[in-house]
This record gives sequence, structure tokens and C-alpha cells, in this order.
Amino acid sequence: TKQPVRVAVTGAAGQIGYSLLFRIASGDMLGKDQPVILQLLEITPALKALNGVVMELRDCAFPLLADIVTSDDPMVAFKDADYALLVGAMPRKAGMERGDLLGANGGIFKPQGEALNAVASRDVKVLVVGNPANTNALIAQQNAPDLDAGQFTAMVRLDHNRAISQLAEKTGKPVSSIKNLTIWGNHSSTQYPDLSQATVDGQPALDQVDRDWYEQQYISTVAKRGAAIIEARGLSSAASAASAAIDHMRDWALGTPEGEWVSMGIPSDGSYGIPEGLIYGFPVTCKNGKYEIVQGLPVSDFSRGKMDATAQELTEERDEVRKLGLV
Ligand code: NAX
Repeated sequence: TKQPVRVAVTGAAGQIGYSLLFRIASGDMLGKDQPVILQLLEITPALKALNGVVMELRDCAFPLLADIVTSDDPMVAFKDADYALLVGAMPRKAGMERGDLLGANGGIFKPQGEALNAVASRDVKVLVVGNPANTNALIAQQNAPDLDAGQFTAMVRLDHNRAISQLAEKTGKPVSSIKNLTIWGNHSSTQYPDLSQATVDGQPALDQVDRDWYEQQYISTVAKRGAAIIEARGLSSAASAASAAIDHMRDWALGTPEGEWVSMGIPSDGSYGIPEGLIYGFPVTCKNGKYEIVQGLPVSDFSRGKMDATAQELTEERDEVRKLGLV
């Protein structure tokens, strides 16, 4: 049997944590043969609630759950972590400007980056879920100079899964028939859900839907899905966000299926003319624990405009956190 791996999760007593932890512990993320040690980080006032979650995790008697550690100190929670899912973040409050939001999150992601740098496994795979996810990932990465920049990723997988689901609904085809769509850019309303290479049952998706529907409805429905969930549920997406985090980490660790790609927020290497260093959603394939950007896809003028607009937003966010001295 395999040795247990260490999975750190921040914001573990929150909504997403409540779905995520049980799925990690049951083997959905790293495989049904991989024991895990959960290392859970919360702020001090939430440790009591976290303890209740730990009681429930124990009560599931998951065969793969080797141990559970809880702490309010990132140096403890990230110790030797092989995987780190950074979920806890500072939500936008009414009247908050982007700079305020980025500053508040800098107070979380800078020390967490430093702690990962100091104590995590040298091969740690980091996924940032907490918003603004792409720029929070950049802050953590820039404060972890001894780790490879590529070890820091941001979640656009929920957008990717939403995009699949919306297309499946429109075409009346099962989600499993849909391949190779891409979420480019920021996990925000400027994201670009791109169907230009997507297929449904092996046939081009854009031959099966109306171009007007795609440009005028589909893109904004996917980009605004988070707000629609809040409106309906009175709370932000949680189980679907946890499921997307599982998908992101599973594919990164265990690989994507042959001939298919997924979307991950990763540091740009300049591919597709995206400014180097931005944490940007790209189409990627994964193998042996590494991801690679899918190269050579044609980019129409329509796509170019959308890809540049979301890159521009991320550049502005980067400028803002530079001004704040966070990166
Ligand atoms: P909750 O407010 O339910 O939970 C967040 C938890 O994080 C709280 O328990 C809080 O005590 C904890 N926390 C705060 N600061 C912390 C710190 N410094 N260290 C450790 N823990 C800390 O939020 P939830 O609904 O779980 O959402 C978490 C984050 O995910 C939010 O930032 C949210 O905006 C973001 N999302 C990102 C998505 C994505 O696609 N990238 C989609 C879903 C979600 O909206």
C-alpha cells in the first residue's frame, strides 16, 4: 500500500471546505488507493467550528484518511504538504474598491506564500480557490522564491465545468460528449469561455449552436453564473466549487485523458501573447504530475480581443499588488 500524502486545506471550516474535505478523504482527488493526511488551517475564532468538521470526518471512518491536523498557524498546516488548497480568503464587502480587496487578501496570501516557501514539500502543488484567485495565487507565488513559479495555480475549473454544462444543456447532449473548450484568463467577469475548438460528439460545437447565442448569451451566462447561484441560493457556490477543485488537482496529479484538455490558471510563459508571469487560464494537458499549455491553436480576431481584455484586467491587478508591495 502507498504511503500517505499530506494535503493542506485553508478555510477548512468554510462552505467550500465542508464539501471538499469529505471528497479528498474519500479518495476522489488522488485516487482510491492513496491514503491522505489532512492538514487544516483556519483563523483562531473558527477553530471550534473546524473541530466539529473534524469530528464528522472521523465519523465517516474513511479508510484512506490516515490522520488529521488542525492549526491556526500556516507553518504547522503547510509542514511537508504535498498539496495545498488555499480556499480561505477575504470576501469583497459592499463599497470595497479593488485595491482594498487585494490589500486585504495580501494580508492572507503573502504570509501563506512565505510559509509554503519555508516548510512545504519542495514539490508541493498549490491551488488557489479564494478570490480574487488568480492574483492571490500570484501573491503567494511571489513570496515563495524557493519554489518553482509553476507550482502555483489558480482555479478556473469551475468556470470550465459551468461552460461544459451550459453547452450540454443547449445542445441536448451529455456532458461527456463535450471536449476541449477553454476558459482563458481571469476567474472574473472578463473570463473568456472559448468554444472555437470545442467539440460535441466529435463535431465542432460552433456548428451546432447559433453564433449570436454564443457571443451574446453563452459567454456572459458562464461568466455570471456565480452571481446567479448567489441570487438563487442566498449563498455562493460551494459544492460545485469543491468539485472543481477536486477535478483540478486530480487532473494535475493523475493526468488528463489522451487527446483532451482542461483549463487551469497557471503562470503565463508568454504563450498566445499573454504577458509573462500573469496567472492566466490556459488550455492544458497533464501527465506525470506536470501540466503543459496546448500550443498552436488558431486565435480569431474575436478571441484575440477577449483574451487581451482579460489579460489587461490581470495586468491591472498585478500593478495594484505591486503598488501595495505585496509582490
Ligand atoms: P466561507 O466564508 O464559507 O469560508 C471561508 C473560510 O476561510 C472561513 O471559515 C474563514 O474563517 C476562513 N479564513 C479566512 N481567512 C483565513 C486565513 N487567513 N487562513 C485560514 N482560513 C481563513 O467561504 P467559501 O464559500 O468557502 O469560499 C471560499 C473562497 O472561495 C471565497 O474567497 C470565494 O470567493 C472563493 N470562490 C472561488 C471560486 C473559484 O472558482 N475560484 C468559486 C467559489 C468561491 O466563490
